Amino acid sequence: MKRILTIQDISCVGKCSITVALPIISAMGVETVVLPTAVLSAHTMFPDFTCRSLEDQMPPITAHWKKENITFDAIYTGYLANEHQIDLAADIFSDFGNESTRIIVDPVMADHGRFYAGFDLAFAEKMTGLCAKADIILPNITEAALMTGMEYRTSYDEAYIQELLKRLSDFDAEISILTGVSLAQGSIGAMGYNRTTNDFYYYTTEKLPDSYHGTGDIFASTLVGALMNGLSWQDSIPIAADYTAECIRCTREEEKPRWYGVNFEQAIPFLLKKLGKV
Ligand code: PXL
Repeated sequence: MKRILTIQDISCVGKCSITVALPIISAMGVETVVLPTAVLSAHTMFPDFTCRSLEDQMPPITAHWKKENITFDAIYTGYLANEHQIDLAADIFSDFGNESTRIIVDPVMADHGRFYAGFDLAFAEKMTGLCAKADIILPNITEAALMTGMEYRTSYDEAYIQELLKRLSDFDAEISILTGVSLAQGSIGAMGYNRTTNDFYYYTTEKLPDSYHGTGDIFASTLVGALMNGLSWQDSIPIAADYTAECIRCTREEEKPRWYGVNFEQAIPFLLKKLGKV
């Protein structure tokens, strides 16, 4: 059985980061070791959230794993609470990575044209250094614009998206995947770019009118799970995109506000069918 490590926060309420990565990747048949970067009462879209950074615990925890000879088939980073945690994640890549370890970096810091609470351009700049150490990076358009210095646009064409991907690939990751790309009304998806072969790959699914918090983490977690099931990055994108859309479909009847996240739990049977597991 494959084993991955995910490095991101625990937001106790408001399904995102570890509270979606652990159940989704585990359900896909992959052992999911977690390294919590911070504990928050709820994610940062909630007013008055509490946050305790756990960075003092990260080195002793990983030192213990090293002593126990724990190894990982992939390391997947999400929300890192500050610049120091980016350095700690980079250290973990060097300590636990080898030629066969897939490194996936989701540079979580912004969406809809704005930084999340607590992040700024210095953090974005520092994150480009972590992206350089990854095999696959998964920014949304806002994060890509902030990291590359390109203008953030809500209305764009294919040339803009491809330029963003090419600039992202200058950070050095083999594969850059831009999420939340919509080139036609009614559809949304992800476009990936392989810097070695110069190939683009675009997959779309139905664009539902509602947008929910945490869907980027669901997409990234599912992509990691699919890769660990032996799928190529191109074959992993449709699974991640279709599952994310299905999670939104399962949530639309609910009355709760969109920052509470999606009913990903109810869509797990759909995911396992897609993967051919049931
Ligand atoms: O879903 C991204 C995310 C993860 N973790 C925390 C967040 C956010 C986005 O707002 O606040 C704590």
